[in-house]
Amino acid sequence: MQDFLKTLGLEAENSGVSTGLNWLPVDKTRQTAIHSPVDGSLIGKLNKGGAAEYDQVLATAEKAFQTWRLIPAPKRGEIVRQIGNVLRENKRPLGQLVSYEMGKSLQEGMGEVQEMIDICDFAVGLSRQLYGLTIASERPNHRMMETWQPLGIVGVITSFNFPVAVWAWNAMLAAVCGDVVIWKPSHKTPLSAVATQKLLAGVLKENQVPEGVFSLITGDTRDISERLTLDHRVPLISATGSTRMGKLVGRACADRFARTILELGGNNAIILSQEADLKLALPAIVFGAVGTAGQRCTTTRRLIVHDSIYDSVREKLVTAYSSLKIGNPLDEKNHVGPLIDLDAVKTMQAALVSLKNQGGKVIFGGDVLSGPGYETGTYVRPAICEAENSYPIVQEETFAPILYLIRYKSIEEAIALQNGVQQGLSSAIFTNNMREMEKFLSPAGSDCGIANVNIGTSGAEIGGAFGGEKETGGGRESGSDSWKIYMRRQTVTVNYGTTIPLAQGIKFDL
Ligand code: UN1
Repeated sequence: MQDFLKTLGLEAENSGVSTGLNWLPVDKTRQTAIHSPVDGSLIGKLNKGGAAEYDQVLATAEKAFQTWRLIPAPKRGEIVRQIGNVLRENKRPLGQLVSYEMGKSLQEGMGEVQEMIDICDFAVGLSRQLYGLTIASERPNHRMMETWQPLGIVGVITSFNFPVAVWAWNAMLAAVCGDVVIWKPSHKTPLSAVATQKLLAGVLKENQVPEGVFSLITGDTRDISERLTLDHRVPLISATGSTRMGKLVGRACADRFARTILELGGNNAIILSQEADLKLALPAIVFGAVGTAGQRCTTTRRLIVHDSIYDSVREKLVTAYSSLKIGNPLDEKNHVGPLIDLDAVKTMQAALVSLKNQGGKVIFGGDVLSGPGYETGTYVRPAICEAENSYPIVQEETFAPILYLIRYKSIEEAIALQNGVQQGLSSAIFTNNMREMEKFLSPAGSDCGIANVNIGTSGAEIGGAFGGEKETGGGRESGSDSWKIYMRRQTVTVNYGTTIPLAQGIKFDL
């Protein structure tokens, strides 16, 4: 067993259901074995939850909410502060587990834990704010205000590519807002979630946090995610994943008027102007396209390059890609680790075939690596392709390191290409031309939730609201005022006078 697994308290066989301190005894009938995409080794076994465990978790969460909502927000923030400290102490082992279970580089694994720490800090500060408004009342001797109340149970469905950080973005804000959280992690990366839940235990115990404030439930979609999305006791579902999944969640929640935070597919582009500083742009493009082996929602999938620099940029990119080290992501000299599983490899290969059939060209990489260190069949060489934006395959999000090069002649055309997809998560322009930059940021510019200048498409800080438009789902999580969706807005009017005047000047004398 790897040392970091022991440090994190993972065992050969693990329960996959917890209500905080308590781990439910789950029988082995739903046991699954989790293997690493890095070397194919067994990381551990997991006993998943089913309908009975779901009911127990829900009942415990409902009860916990009754108490948790009454604890003053700064006291809830104090618990989040302590969680942040535990994460700081365990940044390396948890980062290693994320890297080993998911396949991202250790740098990115630790970066992911850093995002958790950062959101804890943010949430601690927020716990002393959660501010409302006072509003001028039209009636004499009346005070009107807007206050924010805890909402209830928040279901958080996370994806394999960020096995722990996206939970933290949601859970830490929800917790200071007075909500309780039920986490359904990806079935591809459940042990990172189990380890995270175990890290919370000391803090929960020491502070006598009620059982059910932070719950974790692994299990099949039908048993857990579907139940959560249909459950009228859960007023908010935050879900990260594919557009297909988001449609199912969105429809189910709309049917019962529940709120959603949907963070779905991206098809992110960088516009590379002829006035770009290529020294900045090249590393940003390569990191954006191959970081997390192309499996971030924010991965750079399209590079829209000005015609006049297209040929030289293509050459420079091929040179940069040739120097990429692909291999075990726990070895810090490697830039790119494996894809999550063999299905992902197949999807990537199929996308490259479609590209060729639709008229495009693979000009570098795209092959599956074999030989020593690559026995799992999950390592691929990131691909650079030439394509048209209109190709159906370019319109799709293929969760793999494929970068499509597309030419443009005018900035207006570049922006139209960048916006010319159904997804709307992240976008960027590299330019030193102030007019181009401002056009890109204007109402006629990028239509995405994230618009960057001289920065790549991925690697957003937690302080800003994170999410995107169109088929990305429209949700926002993490920083800025994203916290408001975790709370119930209440408009309050107090009459401290001795008469009862009605609004709108209505007379009603008895
Ligand atoms: C995701 O891929 O689901 O901006 C989240 C980024 C990271 C988060 C990505 N901070 O790339």
